[in-house]
Amino acid sequence: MKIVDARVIVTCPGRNFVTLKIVTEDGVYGLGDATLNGRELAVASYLTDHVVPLLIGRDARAIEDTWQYLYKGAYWRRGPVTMSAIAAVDTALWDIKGKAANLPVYQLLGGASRESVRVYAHANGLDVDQAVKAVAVQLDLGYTAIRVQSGIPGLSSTYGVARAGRPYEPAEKGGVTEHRWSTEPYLNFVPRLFERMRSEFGDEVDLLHDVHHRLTPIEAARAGKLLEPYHLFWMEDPTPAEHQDAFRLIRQHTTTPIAVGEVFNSVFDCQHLIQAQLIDYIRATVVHAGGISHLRKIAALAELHQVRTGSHGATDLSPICMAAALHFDLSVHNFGIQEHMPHTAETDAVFPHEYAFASGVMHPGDAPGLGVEIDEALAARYPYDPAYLPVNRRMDGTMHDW
Ligand code: CS2
Ligand code: MG
Repeated sequence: MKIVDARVIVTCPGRNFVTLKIVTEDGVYGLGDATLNGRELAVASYLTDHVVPLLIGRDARAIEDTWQYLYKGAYWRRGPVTMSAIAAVDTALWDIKGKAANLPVYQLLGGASRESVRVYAHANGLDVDQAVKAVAVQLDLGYTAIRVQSGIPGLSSTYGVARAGRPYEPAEKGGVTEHRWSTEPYLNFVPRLFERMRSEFGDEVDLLHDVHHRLTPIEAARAGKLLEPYHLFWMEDPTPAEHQDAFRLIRQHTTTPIAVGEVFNSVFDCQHLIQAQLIDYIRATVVHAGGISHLRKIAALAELHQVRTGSHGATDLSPICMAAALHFDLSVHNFGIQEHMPHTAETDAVFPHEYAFASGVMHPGDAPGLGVEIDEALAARYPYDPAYLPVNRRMDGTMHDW
């Protein structure tokens, strides 16, 4: 089953997406998400200029060998650009294999380990009252797990709060927005936010919170302790994870579960975190962590150490990634939860798909392959539109994590 064509499709139905389409001599084609928010064209070029020429003539059935060929063969390893490109190839080849076998990809991954995939929603507001209203909306839609973010008194901007009346989209056109940050107002505020959430919604709903890499380890330990009375499902990205052993200090002080990994791109980014049980959920994704094949290896290591999956699922990951994630989630034994930020209708029109949401859970569907398409004619009507993630500085102007 030789690969005879492969091409990169860049489209911007409201936000930029990069898609790889691989076509075999039999006419069977597969799709892979290669979107890296704010650096999309780097991956598009890595694929078009360096990977696609190597794919032509290869056997589309040889998924593992192709992964190793692209990983080892580049000599220069890891990193979000390389691993997103490899992920797109890997995902497209799984799509092809499913179509050729006339089976949904989850059946090729060992079949379903559960009936459906539990997902969590985003709720945010400029202040606590708005955040309360936003949580109520998500509960009414049927979600039973909700990530809560709010504006912070005294700070003009913060992570995770949508601009009035628009779906949350962090990448902004027209240049790089600068946010300002101060930790003390945040640490004073965040327990009050969840105290209010528990008083409004009780103990049943699972509440999550994304710290978004902004604290030092001891500050993260303090945040975890402050949040213990509100028994969060998880506290996400409490501190930057380059120094994996930094999480030991957090672990020593709090039982609040920790989720990390949406910025990881290989098992080596989280090997120590998992083996030392410094985290409870690994957030690595199909699109940024080397595809379905590598994410399975990360999950297998996590399973040995009772760490569960909780893959990233923001709107800057395309519906192709969401479809692939749901096939992975349905099958993997140590599944925890899947993030679900619904894409806009504009995006869904470009990427028609089988997956569906109902009553707090999703299912990838049983179409052969991933069950997602790309309308190339429609995609062509949305040219790339550069957009950048914000940067974050402390009040004195020092660069900080966004
Ligand atoms: C966030 C993301 O969904 C999350 O947990 O961390 O929205 C993240 O900020 C974006 O994906 C960055 O592009
Ligand atoms: Mg996050």
